[in-house]
Amino acid sequence: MGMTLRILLLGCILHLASAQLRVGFYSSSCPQAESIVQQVVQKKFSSDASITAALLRMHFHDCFVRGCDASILIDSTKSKSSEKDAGPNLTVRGYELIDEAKKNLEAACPSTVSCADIITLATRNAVALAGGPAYNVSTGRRDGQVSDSSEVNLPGPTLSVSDAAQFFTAKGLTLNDMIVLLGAHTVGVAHCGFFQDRLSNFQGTGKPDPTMDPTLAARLLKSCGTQSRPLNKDPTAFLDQNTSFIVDKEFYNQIRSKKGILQIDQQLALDRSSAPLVSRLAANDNLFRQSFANAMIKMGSVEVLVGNAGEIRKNCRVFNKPSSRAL
Ligand code: HEM
Ligand SMILES: *[C@@H]1O[C@H](CO)[C@@H](O)[C@H](O)[C@H]1NC(C)=O
Ligand SMILES: *[C@@H]1O[C@H](CO)[C@@H](O)[C@H](O)[C@H]1NC(C)=O
Ligand SMILES: CC(=O)N[C@H]1CO[C@H](CO)[C@@H](O)[C@@H]1O
Repeated sequence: MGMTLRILLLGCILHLASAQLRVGFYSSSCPQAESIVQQVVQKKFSSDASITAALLRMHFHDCFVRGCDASILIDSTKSKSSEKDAGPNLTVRGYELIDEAKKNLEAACPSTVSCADIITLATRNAVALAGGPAYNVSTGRRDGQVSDSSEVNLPGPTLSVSDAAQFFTAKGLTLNDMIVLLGAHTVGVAHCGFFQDRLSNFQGTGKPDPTMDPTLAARLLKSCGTQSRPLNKDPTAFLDQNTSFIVDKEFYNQIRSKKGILQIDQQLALDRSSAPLVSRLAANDNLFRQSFANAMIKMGSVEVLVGNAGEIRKNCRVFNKPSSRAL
């Protein structure tokens, strides 16, 4: 086959495939799909509201490595270290909730609903339960057949706004999308190890980071101390010190008051490229809700597998077939 023809064909396939991600994808193949996920999330949320943060972060990490294809859910094997075991994934939580939703979905509609869609739907539901916007998400994602810890390359909390933005533009998202998506730090926690450098000896100055409220820095220093600990023994701090379990625009007010926990969060309020949108989001609840929903929908469409690509896993933690088959 000629190269041009092959590219043309590939283009057609990709085009057809993208037409298949749509709201209500399971409405005839598994009409209960969205309500089954909703029930599992609701039950979990009623005993543990931190599930919203866990799912938001899981969704982000999944979508930024190989697209939203549930590659983050794969368990490592003796011979192969999967995404889950890569450094940035160490503290991702929520895997059991996805397992429960999958189990219930397999009972109702075997081999029909992808793990990638479960993450997307569950995150959407958890955001709404935590007071955030309710929005419709497209479904029809397929599950990937590759998960490799060495492919995990996620932005770190000490990057500048422009360096962090490059990770987003590489995925077809904009700087503004990043500013809005970082609003997810309106819920959840960070371990001291991710911001300890700001508390007492910032960049070797012997002083806290001057961009952090001194009272906050002193308080965090008390709970974190100066020693470093393994992640499972490291204390945490709420990313939004005011409304820590609510998906609202309060995060933006916090960073405007020098109360960002992560350096990147604080920089959002200070950098000339991001400060104007931060102050608009801080001031306008409708703008935040609409923008956050749109940005989540956009993030959930990054490099998705659709049509006949990938597979519908039966168990979200393992590929249906040996991954050597893929590629
Ligand atoms: C420049 C981009 C980003 C950076 C550098 C970043 C960094 C971090 C770090 C260091 C933590 C703390 C992890 C821990 O201590 O366990 C964290 C937590 C979190 N991140 Fe991000 N993040 C980014 C973007 C995002 C995006 C786009 C989302 C979702 C849309 C998100 C959602 C969350 C949530 C909800 C938590 C709290 C997790 C929990 O409580 O379990 N982050 N992030
Ligand atoms: C979601 O879609 C349903 C049916 O298509 C519609 O009735 C509802 O208003 C939509 N909700 C939102 C928040 O857009
Ligand atoms: C906390 O958030 C609420 C609701 O957004 C706001 O009214 C209040 O002023 C905030 N308080 C502080 C101390 O930031
Ligand atoms: C939740 C999860 O699977 N975490 C794993 C991350 O990686 C470490 C080792 O690198 C595992 O011990 C954790 O279980």
